[in-house]
Amino acid sequence: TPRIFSGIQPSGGLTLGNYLGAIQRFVDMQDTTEEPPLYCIVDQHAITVWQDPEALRHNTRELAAGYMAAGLDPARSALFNQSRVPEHAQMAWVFNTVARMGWMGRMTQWKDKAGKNAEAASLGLFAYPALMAADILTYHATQVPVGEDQKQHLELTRDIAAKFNHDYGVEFFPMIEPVIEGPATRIMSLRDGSKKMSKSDPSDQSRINLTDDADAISKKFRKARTDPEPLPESYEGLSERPEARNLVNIYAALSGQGVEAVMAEHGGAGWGQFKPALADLAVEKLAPISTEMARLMADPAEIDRILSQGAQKARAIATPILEQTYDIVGLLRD
Ligand code: AQP
Repeated sequence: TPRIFSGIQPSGGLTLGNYLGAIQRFVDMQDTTEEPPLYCIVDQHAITVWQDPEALRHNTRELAAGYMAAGLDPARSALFNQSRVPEHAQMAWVFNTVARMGWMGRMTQWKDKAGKNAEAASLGLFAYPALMAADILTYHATQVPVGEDQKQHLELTRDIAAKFNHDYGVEFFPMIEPVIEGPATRIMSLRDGSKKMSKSDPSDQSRINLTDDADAISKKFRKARTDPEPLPESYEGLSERPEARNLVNIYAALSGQGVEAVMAEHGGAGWGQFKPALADLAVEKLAPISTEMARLMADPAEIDRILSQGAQKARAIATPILEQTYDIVGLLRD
């Protein structure tokens, strides 16, 4: 039976990229499977790079509020933070023994984040994909909605599952399916069309935060880097224009229209017309979410209660799968 798992790191505030590439997709998918989906706040992934403890607590709760404000119903899913379900870390240790150093070293996220000084990066950052495989496989999840940047990690998850099954001669872990669809699988920075929009980009101008007010959203889109040409008549005409294409993709994802429909409506428009239209649309879609997030954040105890309940639901699935894994590997347990 299909089961959905996905997660987001509380490594900063949510961006429009996280919303369109991940959360909105989670909401769309929440009624597509019989099994309740698992939506996780991956706090143990976040600490692979330094996080201020107080900020981490705040960002974890704010991310929970973001999920719910965008329409995730904690009654129909398991919404929880990773560290509340110790099975993730326990399974990750087993996978650390399955995954090979060479596989990890080839991950582009590792290379990007470790940068030139890999010697100084944390061991956790290197092992990140093994924990991610554990997040997914500890539930025997099959469907994993993510943005384009996570594709390589999901392929590694398949490699880990296949090697485990092969080494122990079992058909235990399923082959997962990445779900990377729609116009928003890779939203780019507003300052640089070759970089993805990211929570941890030092420039706040590079991204739209879900907590930005109408004024900030309008200003950021107005100042977004573009070329001077007006929009072409068809989407194909954007193939060599990454910044312009990015803004069209954002418009399409926010409006729920296909990219060709956006071009039919706005083809030929100059930036003086298209940018304000985009800003208005973004404000219309995001303002209710940020208002609801602020309302939910006023009661952190309630958020903690929801996360704790979500973790109980998740553990009910994870515990027996971890126990079977231990049995397969030969680890004695009670
Ligand atoms: N720019 C993006 N466009 C589309 N999808 C995106 N995602 C992230 N950025 C974009 C998707 O959001 C989910 C959660 O991502 P994450 O928080 O686990 O880590 P990330 O991909 O590393 O995101 P950030 O925002 O760039 O965080 P930092 O700066 O901490 O690394 C994933 O499904 C991701 O694909």
